[in-house]
Amino acid sequence: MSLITGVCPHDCPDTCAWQVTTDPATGRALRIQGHPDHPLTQGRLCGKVSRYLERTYHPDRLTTPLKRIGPKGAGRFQPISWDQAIREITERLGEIVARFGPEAVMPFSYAGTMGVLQGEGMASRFFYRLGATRLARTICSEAGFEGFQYVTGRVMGPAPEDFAYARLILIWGNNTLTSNMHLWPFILQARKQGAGVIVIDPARTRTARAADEWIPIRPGTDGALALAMMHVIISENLVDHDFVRAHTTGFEALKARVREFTPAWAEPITGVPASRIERLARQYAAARPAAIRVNYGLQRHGSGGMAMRNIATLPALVGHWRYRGGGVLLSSSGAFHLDMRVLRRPDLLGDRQPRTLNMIRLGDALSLDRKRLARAHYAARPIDRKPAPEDAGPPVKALIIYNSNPAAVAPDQNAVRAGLAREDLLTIVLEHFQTDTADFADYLLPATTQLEHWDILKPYGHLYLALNRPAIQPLGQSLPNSEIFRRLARGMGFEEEAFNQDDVSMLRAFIEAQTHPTMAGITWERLLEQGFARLNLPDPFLPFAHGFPTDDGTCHIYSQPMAEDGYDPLPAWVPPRWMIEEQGEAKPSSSVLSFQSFILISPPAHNFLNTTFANLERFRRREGEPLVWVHPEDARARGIEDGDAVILENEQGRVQLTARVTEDIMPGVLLAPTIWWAKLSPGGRNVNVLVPQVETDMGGSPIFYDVRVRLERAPRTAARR
Ligand SMILES: Nc1nc2c(c(=O)[nH]1)N[C@H]1C(S)=C(S)[C@@H](COP(=O)(O)OP(=O)(O)OC[C@H]3O[C@@H](n4cnc5c(=O)[nH]c(N)nc54)[C@H](O)[C@@H]3O)O[C@H]1N2
Ligand SMILES: Nc1nc2c(c(=O)[nH]1)N[C@H]1C(S)=C(S)[C@@H](COP(=O)(O)OP(=O)(O)OC[C@H]3O[C@@H](n4cnc5c(=O)[nH]c(N)nc54)[C@H](O)[C@@H]3O)O[C@H]1N2
Ligand code: SF4
Ligand SMILES: [Mo]
Repeated sequence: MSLITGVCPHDCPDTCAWQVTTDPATGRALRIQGHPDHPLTQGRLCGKVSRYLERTYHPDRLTTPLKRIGPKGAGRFQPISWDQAIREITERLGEIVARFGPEAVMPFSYAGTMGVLQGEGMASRFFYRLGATRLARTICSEAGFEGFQYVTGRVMGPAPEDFAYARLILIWGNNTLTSNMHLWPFILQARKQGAGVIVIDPARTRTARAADEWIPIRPGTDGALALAMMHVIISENLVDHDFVRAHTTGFEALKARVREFTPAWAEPITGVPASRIERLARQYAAARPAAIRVNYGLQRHGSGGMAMRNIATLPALVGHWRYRGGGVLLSSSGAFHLDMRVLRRPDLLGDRQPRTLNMIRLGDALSLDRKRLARAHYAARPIDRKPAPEDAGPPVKALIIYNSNPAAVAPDQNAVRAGLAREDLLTIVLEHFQTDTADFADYLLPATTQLEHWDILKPYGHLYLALNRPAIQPLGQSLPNSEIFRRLARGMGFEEEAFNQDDVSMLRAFIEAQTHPTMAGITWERLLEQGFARLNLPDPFLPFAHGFPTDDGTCHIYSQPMAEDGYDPLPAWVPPRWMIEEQGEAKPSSSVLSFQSFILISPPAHNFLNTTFANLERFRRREGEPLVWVHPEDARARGIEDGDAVILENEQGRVQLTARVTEDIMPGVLLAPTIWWAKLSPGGRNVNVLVPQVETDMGGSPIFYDVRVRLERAPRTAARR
């Protein structure tokens, strides 16, 4: 037997290292386990990836190139050879480029694999060389990332291991036990030392149940809670004045600003009692130190960027960045200073400037209406302007999709499907399985899984870079994304050396090209030998103890760049979209909302990873069926009982779900764990039919958890199961 070291490719902060046992006689992988020596993985994989072999060897895996035979969307295909597939695709791409220009070709990808190579490695080279439309990859994190970065200069925080040293932990909009489980052991260590663990979330998640306290908060109102905490910290003089003086800009202005943001002001907005806000602020300031775990859950709102910005300001006021385990962890990605140019080769674009379309408006991007196409252009900040319809550029005529399943994950599912159904659109999908998106492909190309290809993973939840070695041969005729793009490049007649470089050479050259001190000592040989390596950073890693990587080295409580980009330069209250719609204006009401309509949030289901795993019987069984959590008061008022089929509806569309009546969700809020495959859901649609194509305040991200819907019971006779 041999033991091969690799790393989980999924979009998850834990980026676990693994070991695969293979039988050299048969070439089969027999067993997968968490790497025992990896400080975060600690020998344990999650319940999904511990079944990765089952997914890889699943009978539904795509193993041969396929060509569409039925109508668009019907998902009927016939097998063809790779040579024929590449020839036909590149011929058609060539015609499209000749007639409409290279911008008529659009890539669409996200983080099905987070690998630097099978993600945007060879793919970028191909699209740069072609001069294709560029894609703004905004679907997950841009709003919060921007909001955080304005304050600190780079998005990083305490190492997850250092949460063990915190004396208070706020888990703020993160279901740690579901989406970041390898952080939990360190939280338990802190707890053993007496640290309290508080979860701030509209839902009593499994994490909230495991914590000391659950503070329910209305979706999208975290920015108001943070402002009221600042009010208490400043008015009760709980400030670390030395830290503030030495390392921040704008404190005096903040002092004036937050005078009005009292806990009593925040109570009706957030639903958190004023007395609890006061106590929270005092607990927070008194802890030496407190760690805040925020994640992307609280920035999927119209005001998500500003909310994150407000939270990111908190630790500087109380000086927690000084201490091991203190500060806010959103993402560790800013600790990595990786130069991607040698891998992605932006030089192949030359001085061409193709347009950038925002992936969250795929429905608009695929529309033949020029007004909608113009709206799909990426405009991240208030000062960015979308073009006039006549300047929107050519219609999208070819779409190349890899590492993503937009027909299930993107906002405005009906618009996405209408676009994908266009007969004149050439759609190429690289996939493991015949997803909702794959059903619309003209050519469906079989891709390898992480067991079958090389890669390097840069995590966003810790500091260990990792190498993935293939454990087995590619299944059937499947190929790595890198090789598929290499072949497409050759088919297009691209002759640059960049398209001849093999995978191992690409990765090795990438590692060897890194010059930043944090990469010192991380060599290709070391990765081959050990599988993973910690960034060359001191331990403990105190990212902002002695200053901030902003232009002037301070924490920007007042941010001049924000002013220039069209934002309020100070922490501010920006209501979520649902509240603005509900109230007609941004004024906080003193009474609880009428709840004529509900706020829908749809965070990750425990047993899926986005839509990955959601097609496999085992994980669907574990998850049950597409559910929506409804508070008992709301259910009673509508005659809904636990297990009833219910309809959620808004101007975007409608979807049928099964009600789970529970006090684990706040009144007025609905929670639908997701992302279910649309074709495996009632009516062939999932909750993303309800999500509009609307950008957040910063970064052009989607508003998945800021959706207004109506709720009613489905007619019982037909729908009750
Ligand atoms: N098992 C599993 N793990 C995953 C994923 C998955 O699909 N399944 N997805 C991966 C990906 S792509 C990502 S980006 C991360 C996502 O990671 P997170 O965004 O941290 O996702 P969750 O852990 O579900 O946490 C979201 C939590 O935020 C809460 N929430 C929603 N709106 C608000 C709000 O306005 N305020 C507050 N305070 N809380 C709010 C939800 O109820 C939920 O409990 O997880 C990754 N890990
Ligand atoms: N309602 C709602 N919608 C959401 C979210 C939510 O919380 N609620 N979360 C959003 C978030 S945070 C994210 S990140 C997005 C995620 O959206 P996506 O990144 O599209 O995630 P997945 O649905 O997991 O799709 C990834 C696909 O890539 C494929 N894949 C994996 N590895 C490879 C490979 O090596 N090669 C190829 N060719 N394919 C591969 C998988 O089979 C899978 O079908 O969804 C967003 N959509
Ligand atoms: S999905 Fe996350 S927790 Fe599961 S194995 Fe991968 S990195 Fe680890
Ligand atoms: Mo994500």
